[in-house]
Formats: sequence, C-alpha cells, structure tokens
Amino acid sequence: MQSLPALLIYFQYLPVRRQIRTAMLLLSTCWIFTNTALAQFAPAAGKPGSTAIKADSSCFINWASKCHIQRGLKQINVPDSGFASVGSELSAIGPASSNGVVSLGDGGIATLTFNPPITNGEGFDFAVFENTFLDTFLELAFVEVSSDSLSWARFPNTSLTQNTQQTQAFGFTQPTQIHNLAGKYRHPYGTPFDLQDLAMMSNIRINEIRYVRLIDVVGSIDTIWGKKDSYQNIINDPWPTPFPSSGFDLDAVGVIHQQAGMAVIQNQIPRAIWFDQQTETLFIASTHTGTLEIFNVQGIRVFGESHSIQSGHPIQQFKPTLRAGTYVAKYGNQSIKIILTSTR
Ligand SMILES: [Ca+2]
Ligand SMILES: [Ca+2]
Ligand SMILES: [Ca+2]
Repeated sequence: MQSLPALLIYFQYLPVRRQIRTAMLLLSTCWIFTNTALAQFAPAAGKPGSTAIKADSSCFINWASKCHIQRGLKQINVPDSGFASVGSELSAIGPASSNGVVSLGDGGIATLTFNPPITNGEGFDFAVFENTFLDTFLELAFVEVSSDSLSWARFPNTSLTQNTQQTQAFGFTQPTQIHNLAGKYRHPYGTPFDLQDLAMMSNIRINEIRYVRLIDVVGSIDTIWGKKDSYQNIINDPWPTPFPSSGFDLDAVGVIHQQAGMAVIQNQIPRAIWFDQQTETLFIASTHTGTLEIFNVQGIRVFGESHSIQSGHPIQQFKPTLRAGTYVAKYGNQSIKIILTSTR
C-alpha cells in the first residue's frame, strides 16, 4: 500500500479533471463509510445515549383513556391458527404496569384514544410500553397517529436487522438496529416518539393527536407476509409465534405533552362534572358510582343514567343524544348548564 505523502504527490500530478473526479470519489467513499458507521440507533435502556424512558418518570402526565383491539392470527400463514388471546382492551388503558398486557397477534392493531389530545412539545411527546423482559428479545409495532381517527400518519421507521435469516420465536434483535418502531426497549421502559417527525404530514394536526395506533410487525422475512420499514427493507422480527401471546404485547402508552385545556380544568377546578363546548361532551370525574341526569329548561328530566366508575378510568365522557337546546346536567351535588347546537 502506498503511503499518504506518496498518494498526495501522485494526486498533484493528475490532470485537473481527474483530480476533481478522484476527490469526488474519495468524498463519496468517506460519506458511505461515515453513514454506515453512524447507521446505528440509540442503545438499550440504561446504556449511554439510550432514549428509553422508565414508566415511573415524572414526564408522563397522562395515559390512554380508551382502547380498541383488532386481533391478528397467532400465525398469519395458518388461517385456522386462531387469534392471539392474551389480555383485553382494558389492558392497554391507564399507566404502564397496570391491567396486564394485550397481545395483538400477527398484524393485529390497537387503537388508543387520548383526552386531552397529545401535542407536539419540545422533544418526545409520548412513549409506548411493551412487555419484553430482555434488551434483545424485541417484538415490534408500527406507530401511527391521527387527529380524527380517519386519516393516519405513520412514524418514519428503520430496521437495519439482517433479513436473510428468519429471527425465530425467541430470537434476538438489537435495539441499535431499530428506530421509530414501538417495542425497541424492555419493560418497564417506554419507546418514545416525537410528533415533530410528522410535521410535514398534511393529513393530521400534530398539536391535536387524539388517537395512536400500534400495528404489529409481521416479522416473517417471506415477501408474501413480511412488512417493510420506511426504506422498503423487510423487517425481521420473531416469527412465527403461534401462541396465545402472539405478536406485539402492549402494556400502555404514556403521554408527555398534551393540550392544556382539560388538564387545567382537572387540576384547578375540583368539579365532578364539566362540559366541553367545542366537542359538546360532558366529562364526569368521580371515584364512586353516581347518577348523571339532564334536565331541560322546563325542569323536566330528559336523561338519567347511573355511572359506575372503574379504577383506571377517573374520567368518563358522555355525548348527550338530545335535541339542540339549553339543558342542565347534574351529577352528584353539582350542576352545570350545557348548550347543544346540533340535534343528535
Ligand atoms: Ca415533540
Ligand atoms: Ca410481530
Ligand atoms: Ca397495561
């Protein structure tokens, strides 16, 4: 191999055009080398540079209030393998480490509701908790957000895991090879997401994220079933997993930044009932069972229903299905005036 001074002398006597071409070749080689070297993402929880956030961190100010699960099969290429069955919709509501976990199965979907909506604050805005107990046994899910539950935006994600050899059911995945996929960190650490990553998406409002959905990555490297990251690489994830706990096991989603509205009301007004005029929704905060009653301006009761408040559901919401008009809503010993502008 020639020494560096000898190479510089050689370079000096090259024609100018070849000098430019050689310099460009050298630069692009350096660029590829640097990017390959840097194409590693944040490491496992507890390691320097990790972005993992522990469940008991004070940065979490709220948790999902509702969840809808669409289960996936235990094994997507075996139609009679049955659906994943561990946990229920309740499992993903409330703080991490409460109510157990819900398994999504191959390609299963969990849609979570947040009230008040998540907003794009400084840095990370929410984090997803999965139940894995090892830094390298990772089950992954795509993360999508929506303002209206109709139009969704997926976080741009990367998997650098090799995809020529299938990761087996209890095989290993390195967190440094994964970016912006839920399930990167072991329990009780959350994988955080920054809505700023979706600032260019016109179909959502990043300061009004009412829904987050998690879609299990079908980890097969077979192109028929496999799922791709944002760069069209097939994502290798433990598969097949023909068990009741198949697929992504969702524990919780913690909120870091949320709209101030209801939080202010919650913190400053110790009311059992209040009304959000914008969405024409009643909110009931109570730790015991009570009766919600609504009266029209003539004082006639037009609605009455007892509400049992479940633990983990400190606030319930209710949209009155009444004619447009002015009413009084009563819960416990508190009453408020509500105005409905459209008949439902
Ligand atoms: Ca943010
Ligand atoms: Ca999976
Ligand atoms: Ca849970």
